[in-house]
Amino acid sequence: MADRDVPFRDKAIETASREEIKRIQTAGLKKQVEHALNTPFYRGRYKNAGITSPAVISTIADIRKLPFTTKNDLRDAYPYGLLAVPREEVVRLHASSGTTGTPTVIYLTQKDLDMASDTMARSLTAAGGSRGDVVQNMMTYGLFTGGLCFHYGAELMGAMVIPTSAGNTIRQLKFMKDFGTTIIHATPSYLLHLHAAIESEGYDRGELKLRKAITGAEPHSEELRCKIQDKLGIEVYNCYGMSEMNGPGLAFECVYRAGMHVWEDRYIMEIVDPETLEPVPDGETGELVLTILCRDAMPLIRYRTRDLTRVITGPCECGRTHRRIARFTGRTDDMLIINGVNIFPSQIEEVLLRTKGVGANYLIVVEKDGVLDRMTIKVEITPEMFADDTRVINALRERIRDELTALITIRPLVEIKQPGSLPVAEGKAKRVEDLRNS
Ligand code: DLL
Repeated sequence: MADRDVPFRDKAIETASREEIKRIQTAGLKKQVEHALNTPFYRGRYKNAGITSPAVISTIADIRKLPFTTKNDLRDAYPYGLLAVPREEVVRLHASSGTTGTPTVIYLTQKDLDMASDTMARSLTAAGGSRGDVVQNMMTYGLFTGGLCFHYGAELMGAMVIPTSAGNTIRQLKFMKDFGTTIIHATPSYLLHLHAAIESEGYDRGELKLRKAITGAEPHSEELRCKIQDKLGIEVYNCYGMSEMNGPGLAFECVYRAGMHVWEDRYIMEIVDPETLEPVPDGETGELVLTILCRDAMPLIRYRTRDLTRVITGPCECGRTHRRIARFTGRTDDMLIINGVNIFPSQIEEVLLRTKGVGANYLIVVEKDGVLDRMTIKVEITPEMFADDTRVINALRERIRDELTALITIRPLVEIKQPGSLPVAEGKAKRVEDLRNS
């Protein structure tokens, strides 16, 4: 394996010495701290912490003097509290789920978008993509970064991009065959679904030019990767990102597929104990904390991702010096990822609590439906509502479904339950039953 061709987009920076990377990070961090002071949010936050200038940073270790930023901070700063440039300079907005109805929003200038695309192009190149590839993007276009942010990066790399977006599997297959798609981008669960459809629609694998899949946006195991690779006869690459950090591609697997390189000239990573918030030694699992160095419109410093991972120690055979992280083992909060869509139980609760006729207890059940995920919300209704006509109860069920769909973008099943029929927890209420791995 060691002598395989290793493709680079920017070899000098991707193989820079650790000293050089630290130097870039220290200079970048100082600049970001200074820039962050232009935002109402960080001005307030840093003032409280006694930080009035970037002079507080002289080495990269000084990052620990800075307070963390959380998803709740983004909600409190909604809509423009984290804007560090004049509004007119912002050319794009993306968003993902907040913990409640307020989404987590990021804004980007043209320069920020160019950087995001370059980072994505670098990642795709590291995975062996190149000019001439036909890349079919099966992730949702819209506020979700898996659509547009991936798309622009693939175009910048020089690929021909087919923006089929998510769903419509029959059409996905037709385009794959007719246009000779070589790389696809989809969630792991959708890749399995696609494979099942290739078989059920009677496609001959030899008719497809597919050679690689890029996958991410939701947790998946090494076993699942191997299964998809075997079934589809392709290489599958893990890709990590989040809207807050410019979307997919901030960490990516190279052709050795042995953990994801974090692009450390553009992001500072820390892995901390989620309880004490102190750094853990390399190789130990903790919460990933990220600082983005390549964004003007919206600085984010020491952002708690809530994702649990560890640094993979030792050099990678590809020669890149940017450290790798392992597959994620979970999150430190209760966010659920259902078919790639992030959902917080608190968002669901918010809808239920404001709906007249809904009772005291509810339960969110997540299970596998074939290869995809299925979510059912079991809702107790009030005794008065329960005594009512079935038409009224059916209308209530549909209203809850519509409201939830509007907020979380996927349409869950809703089961109406008799008052008192759901189990009552003795301690902390158990609102989620995730049966996907059982
Ligand atoms: O999921 C961005 C993305 C798009 C990544 C396409 C990869 C591919 P968000 O919707 O903001 O952004 O969700 C971010 O998804 O904090 C993780 O919990 C989870 N996640 C993303 N990639 C992976 C991965 C996009 N490869 C949240 N493995 C993150 C496990 C992942 N979890």
